[in-house]
Amino acid sequence: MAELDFDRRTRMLNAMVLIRVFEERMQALFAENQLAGFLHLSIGQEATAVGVCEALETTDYIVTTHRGHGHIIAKGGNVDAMVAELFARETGSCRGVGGSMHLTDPEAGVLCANAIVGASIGLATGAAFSSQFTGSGGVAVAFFGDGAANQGIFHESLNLAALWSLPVVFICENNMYAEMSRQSSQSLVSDIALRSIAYGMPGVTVDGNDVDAVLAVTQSAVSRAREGDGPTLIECKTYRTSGHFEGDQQTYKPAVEVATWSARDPIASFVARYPDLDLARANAVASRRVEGAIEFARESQPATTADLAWLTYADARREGAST
Ligand SMILES: Cc1ncc(C[n+]2csc(CCOP(=O)(O)OP(=O)(O)O)c2C)c(N)n1
Ligand SMILES: [Mg+2]
Repeated sequence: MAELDFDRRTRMLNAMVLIRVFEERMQALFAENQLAGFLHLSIGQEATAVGVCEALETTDYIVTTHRGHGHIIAKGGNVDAMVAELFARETGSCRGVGGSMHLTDPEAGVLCANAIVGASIGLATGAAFSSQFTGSGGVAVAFFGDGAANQGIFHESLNLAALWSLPVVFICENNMYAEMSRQSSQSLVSDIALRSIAYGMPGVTVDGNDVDAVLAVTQSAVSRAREGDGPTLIECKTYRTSGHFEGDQQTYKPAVEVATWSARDPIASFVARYPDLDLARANAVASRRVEGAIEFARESQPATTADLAWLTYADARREGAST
């Protein structure tokens, strides 16, 4: 694995720290009952989000899940619009009516987040088909979990993507749990990447807490997709140190498992590997960014249900609109 230059490492550290600071701050605001809707945090999984998105161009697409804050921030999503959405303000990315599980940012190549487990796999495959059909050159990435890999749409999408050589990269974040159920209670195959053989595409399992390793395997998969050689299944083994949702007491997690993975924290590991990185500065910059976004959200108007019809149905008209 080639060593990354200082600027790139700094950018990757800043992105991981921004995700961590964003989520810890939203966690606190949620506990104070200041946010609307539900929160699924990805604390501990930041290296996967950043390693994957560092291999992408702005014009490439991602489709994410109910646990998508990290992916969107890593892809360059607008943090003001994200926080405003969580506060249910009309400046939010879905005008405040979508919430955490429906964030979107087309300018940054974020097609959508999605609460239907497995849906991101089909949507990204469709985006890759569109890219191939129009010749746009874009690559689509589907983020999904170990639980989603047991949904039927996983099979259908991977089969078709391989058959049609679609420019898509399937990123399975194997964080060992689907809600409160261990992965081993759902499948006898512990390495999900092995399933790639059944579809005729390459599959690779990587340490999802090692941002360098995630970047390297994603770069190969993205090049392959861009050159017209088809999809890759990448399984990132990782761990969410937060609960499935906020309020989850996490009694199903053995203490030794939590301790083992906490010792493998992706940010601390990265800084330990490259001591020239400035973690304090990254934290200060991220805090300023997130506090600025919170201020922006608080100063914005609350979302209104008056817009629901035209935001939902293509043939609905906005009140007062001329067309
Ligand atoms: C089709 C569908 N079935 C069930 C649910 C309820 N549900 C929400 S998250 C989740 C677990 C998903 O696990 P995984 O795919 O491993 O993702 P993770 O939460 O670990 O990131 C389930 C079952 C859902 N949202 N959609
Ligand atoms: Mg999971």
